[in-house]
Amino acid sequence: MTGRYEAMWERLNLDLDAHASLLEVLGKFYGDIYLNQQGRLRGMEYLDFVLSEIHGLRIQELQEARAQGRKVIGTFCVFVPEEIVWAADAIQVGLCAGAEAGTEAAEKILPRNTCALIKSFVGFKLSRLCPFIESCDMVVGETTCDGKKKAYEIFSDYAPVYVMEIPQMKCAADRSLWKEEVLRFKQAVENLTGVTITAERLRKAIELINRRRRVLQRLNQLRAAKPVPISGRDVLLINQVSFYDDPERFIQKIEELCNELEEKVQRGEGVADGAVRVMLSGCPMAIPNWKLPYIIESSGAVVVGEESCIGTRNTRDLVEESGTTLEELLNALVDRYMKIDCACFTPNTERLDHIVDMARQLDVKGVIHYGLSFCQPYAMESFKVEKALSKAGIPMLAIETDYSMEDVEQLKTRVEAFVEMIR
Ligand code: BJ8
Repeated sequence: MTGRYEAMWERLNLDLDAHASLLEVLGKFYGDIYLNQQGRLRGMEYLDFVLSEIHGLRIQELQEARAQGRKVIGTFCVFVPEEIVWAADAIQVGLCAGAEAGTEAAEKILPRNTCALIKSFVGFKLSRLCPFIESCDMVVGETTCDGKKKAYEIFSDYAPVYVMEIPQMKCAADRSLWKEEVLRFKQAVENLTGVTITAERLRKAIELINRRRRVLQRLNQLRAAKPVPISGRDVLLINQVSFYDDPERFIQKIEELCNELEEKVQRGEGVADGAVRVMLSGCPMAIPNWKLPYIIESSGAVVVGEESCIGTRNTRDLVEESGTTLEELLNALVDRYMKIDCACFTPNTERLDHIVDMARQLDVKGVIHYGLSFCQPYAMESFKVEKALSKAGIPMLAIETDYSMEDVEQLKTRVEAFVEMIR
C-alpha cells in the first residue's frame, strides 16, 4: 500500500517514516491475531481488505469526496448524532484510536494518568500518524468524561474542534438540554456544509444508519447460536470498521456475511469447539486494540458479545422512523440518543439491566469487565456491574489495562484462571 498512497499522505502532512513503521507493525499484529484463525468465513475477506487499505483506499475516497465539495466530520463518541452529519451530505468517521504509538508525544501536553484512548488520539495527531484526523473539516468532541472534556480544550489548538454538551442525568431538564445541543449541532453542520437539513434528508439518514444498526443486530443475534459461528475478534473488527467505512458498502458486505453465518449455524458448525462462552463489557476498544479479545480467545474461551460502544451500546436502539416533519424526526433522534447507557451518566442502572439481560440471552458462563487504566466512570461502575451479575449467578472478572503489551502474560494468567473457574 505504501508506494501507491505516499503522495496523498505527504499532502496530508503525515510523518512518512513514522507512518510506514506504524503500518508495518499493524500488518504484523493483524496477521498474528486475525489471519492465523482457522476456518474463517469468506465474508471476512472484505474486512481483511478494508484493514489492508486502512489508511489507503478509504482515505482516498474521503479526499475525492472533499474535492467534490463534501465535508468530513470526525467523532470520538457514539453520542454524536451521526444522522445529522449524513443528512447534510457530509461523511462521518470515527477517530478513536487504539494504538500506543504517539503516547510519548501526548504525554508532553497531557497528564500521564490519562486513559490510553485519549492519549492515543492526541498522540496520533501530534505525531502526524492519522490520515483520518488530517482529512477532517470538523472534529466533534463531547463533554462525557472529565478526561475527554479537558483534552478537547488542548486538542482544539491542533484541530478544528466543536464540542457538544452531553447531559449527565436523564431527567426532563436533561432531555431539553440535549435537544438544544442537537439543534446547535445541526446548525453547526449546516454552516459547515452549506446544506439545509430538511425532513426528507434527515429521514433518509435515519433509515441509513438504522439499517447499519439492524445488520449489526442480526450479526449479534447469530452469535447466540451454539456452537458460536464466529469469533469475538472478528465481530469486534466488524464493529470497529463500521465507524469509518462507507455505510452502504458496509451494510451490503455484512448482510452477505450474515447469510453465510446463517448457513453455518444451520449446519451446526462453530468456531472454537468446547470453548467457554464469555461476554465483554466496559470501555470501547478502538482499532487496533485487539489485545484482550485475543488473550481471551487463546485461553480456552470465546467472546460471544460486547457490551460496549464498539458493540451493542451503539447498535441496540434504533431511531423511530415514522415521523414526517423535521420536528418529529429530531425528537425521535433526541430520544434515541438519550437511551445511551454510558457510565458517564448518574445513576446508570439501565446499563446493569442491559448487561444481565445480554449475558442471559447469550448464555455466557462469565463476563469480563474491561476498563482502561485511569477511566474512572467505568472503574467505578464495575463494582455495581459485578454485584448485579453476582445476583444473577454470573461470575465476573474485572480487568484494567492500557494499550501496552507489557502486561500480556499477567493478563493471560488471570484470564486462564477465570476461564478454568467458570468452565
Ligand atoms: S458513550 S463510553 S464513546 S464517552 S475510556 S475516554 S470514558 S476515561 S470512551 Fe465513551 Fe462516548 Fe461513553 Fe461510549 Fe473517558 Fe473512560 Fe477514557 Fe472513555
